[in-house]
Amino acid sequence: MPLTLAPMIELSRKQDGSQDTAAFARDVADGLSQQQKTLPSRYFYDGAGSRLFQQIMDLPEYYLTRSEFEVLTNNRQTMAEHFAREGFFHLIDLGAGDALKTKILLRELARQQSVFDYVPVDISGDAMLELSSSLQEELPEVKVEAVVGEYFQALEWLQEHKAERKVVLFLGSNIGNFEYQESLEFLGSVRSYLQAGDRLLMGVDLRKNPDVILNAYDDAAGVTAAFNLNLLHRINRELGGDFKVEQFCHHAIYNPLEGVMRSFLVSKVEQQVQIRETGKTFSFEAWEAIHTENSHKYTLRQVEELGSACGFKVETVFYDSQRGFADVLFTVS
Ligand code: AVI
Repeated sequence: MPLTLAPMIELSRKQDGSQDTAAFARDVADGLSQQQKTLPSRYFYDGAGSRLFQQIMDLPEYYLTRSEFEVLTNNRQTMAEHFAREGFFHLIDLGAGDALKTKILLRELARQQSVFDYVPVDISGDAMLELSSSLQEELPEVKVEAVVGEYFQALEWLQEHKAERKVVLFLGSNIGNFEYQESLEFLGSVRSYLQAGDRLLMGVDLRKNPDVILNAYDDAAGVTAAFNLNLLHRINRELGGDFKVEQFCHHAIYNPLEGVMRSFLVSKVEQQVQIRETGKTFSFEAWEAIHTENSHKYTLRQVEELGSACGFKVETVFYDSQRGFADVLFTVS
């Protein structure tokens, strides 16, 4: 029997892909014109990139997903009780993807017969369709209203529902991919749409042995390398670039002073690359790098300070057994 799904809200408001392509071309041209070349990590996630990220989450070296799974599994009952304490709420899941981890909480909330609806937000319309239909099969009692859009566009949804009670999920250490200033602005905006009694559950990767962190972003099977290099394939596919991808390599370094994992694509030779949609040619010297991603690792004090700078106070910290990953439950202060 075909499933009838609630209509999804499209927040990107595009008629076709042309606006997206123009923005992508502009960001690529800007980044590659800098003296220190850079490309934004949010462009990792096309179809191929999202599939590679799924593989990363299964890698033995990539501990983050397993650690958070453990945190949510072991604390699901307490978390669900906190969420539902004041009655009906919207559960807004920023960057939901396949929501494998969130389903731990959804099952528990359904078991406790909590009164809520679920609002997964993700840039991928396909992912939101799949998630809506899988939830309709697995948890038909949960009302789902999927939103297709970027994090910042999800804020529009929050604004429209300002008066209603909300619990925002920001799992997976996604906050770590923001620059510090961006994370302040983003959490500050989320906070501005919340009211007393609302909550934020945020997943953060904590400081730990630098070798463990480095291996997670430079795995033996080369999946993270393929994920990083896919950005160049994507530019070739979508922007008419002529990157010779085999002439670039993935390089990852961790700075334990700053707690920042940085990823790069390094040109192995001197070369020029034309990208049709930018109308430009970019020159690379041999061993010149493009910075593609930061993944921040935090001390608990930093997380508390980040929250408090944005108007949140810590209610409870849920750790994994190794104390290497935490889901931090904030209330508005
Ligand atoms: C999505 N994000 C939290 C991942 C991370 O760990 O920074 C992206 C990633 N990059 C390389 N491996 C995984």
